[in-house]
Amino acid sequence: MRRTHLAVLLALALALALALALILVGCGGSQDTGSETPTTPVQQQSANAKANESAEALEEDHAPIARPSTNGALHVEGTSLVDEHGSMVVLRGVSTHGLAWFPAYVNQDMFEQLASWGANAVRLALYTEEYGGWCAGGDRAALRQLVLDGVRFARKADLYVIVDWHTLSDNDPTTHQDEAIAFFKDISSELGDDPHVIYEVCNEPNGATSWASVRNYAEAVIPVIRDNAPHALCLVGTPEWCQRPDEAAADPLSISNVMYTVHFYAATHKQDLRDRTEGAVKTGLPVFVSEFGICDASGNGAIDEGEANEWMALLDRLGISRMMWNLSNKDESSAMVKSACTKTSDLADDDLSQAGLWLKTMLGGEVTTSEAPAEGSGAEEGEPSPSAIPGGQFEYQARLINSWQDGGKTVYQYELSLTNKGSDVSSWEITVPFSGEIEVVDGWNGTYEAIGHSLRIGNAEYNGTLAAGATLGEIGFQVKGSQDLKIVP
Ligand code: IDC
Repeated sequence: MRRTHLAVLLALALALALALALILVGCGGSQDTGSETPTTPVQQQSANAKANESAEALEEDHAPIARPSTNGALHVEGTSLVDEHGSMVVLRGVSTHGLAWFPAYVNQDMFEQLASWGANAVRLALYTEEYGGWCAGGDRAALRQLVLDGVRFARKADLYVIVDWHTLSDNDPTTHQDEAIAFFKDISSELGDDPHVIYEVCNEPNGATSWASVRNYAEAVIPVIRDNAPHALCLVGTPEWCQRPDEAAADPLSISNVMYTVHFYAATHKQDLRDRTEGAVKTGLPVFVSEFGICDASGNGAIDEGEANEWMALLDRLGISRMMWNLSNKDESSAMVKSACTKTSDLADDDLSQAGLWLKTMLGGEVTTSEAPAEGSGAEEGEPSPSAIPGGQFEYQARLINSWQDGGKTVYQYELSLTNKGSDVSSWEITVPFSGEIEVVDGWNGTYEAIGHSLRIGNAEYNGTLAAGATLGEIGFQVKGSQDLKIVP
């Protein structure tokens, strides 16, 4: 009897101790998280990202950058550039200066560095009529080799590459049509259907050149390229130094896989050309900005970052690719390298001109320079923003890519990518919490609504379908708020 009693008492004591222990563990657990929400993998990731602000962490936080090795050959669908999987692609990068004048920048290390900043394309500018150009007594063997080397360096750096027949003072591309045909025939037969090569059949038709003349020229040159490279994307210039996409839109080529170029220099070409560009896209013209500057049209003069930012916002909204002029240290404000710097690779931020620093930031690279940041570029640009999983299924990475002052407030431009952690969906919605009141200025590839401190982002008509595990990039928006506005975890 006694033994049984003792056993019962012992069992009761044990059960009590166990219950107490369980309660304590339970309390401890909820004290750890501070709430009833369990720690999610992305909260953990966010904590890690904060602890590790290395270049690698930055790279991870950037929306996926389309590259030849992952995105393959590009083609045109509607007004968009898409990859071999059917996803929209935007190319960002820089154009060389004239290959004959600044050949040293065409090297493997330089191209790798551009890729590390976030560039996914380079343009090789082969002048035709200017001094040392292909049709002006230039050293053709050396120029040809430079083009082929540039293509090879780009391939190794995982960059798309544009072979640009840089007509300019020859006004009408038909001036050197025979040379153009011979050149493209040779280069395309050398390169074949290489998916990372893009052909720009003429730079800037100008003077009295009509669209009809450019159109005839393109109809003669593109088929020669396509004989060797049937899938190659081709770019065609538009009249008035590539400012008349409207003329091309009124009578586009009947050849497929063609994009039409718009060129702007931000301190010269402003809202009028933006409106014309948007108008042409709205009427169905696929546009590619194969050259732009953030200074004036001479390639020199004052830089206008405000207008440059307006341009980037438009290009982001329309998903238009863009290549900045130019990769050189020429003593002009469009050159990305300071004229005092003679290095042609491994450029430090202090080696970059104002245009160079702006470019690096636009590409998503982190700028650390001993000089004060250029006007209009917020000190925190390039820093990763915290991530979160609202609703649990969609993990997002948001990155501040630009900011500027506007009427006593600050406009912040973000780029966001979204990963579906759950099963396939046909629509999605996330809520991004900010530290203060926000107002939506602009947004693309999604629908946007500001509710107090939060931004609700939903899918656009065309990107609601997201397979399990898939990541969607190129979601971009601008919000206006206080000077220290941030995304909060
Ligand atoms: C400019 C260069 C300059 C060079 C000149 C040659 O910046 O150093 O001396 O060409 O004519 C363009 C042209 C591009 C121009 C650039 C700036 O495509 O070749 O480069 N620009 O003027 N179109 C609009 C501006």
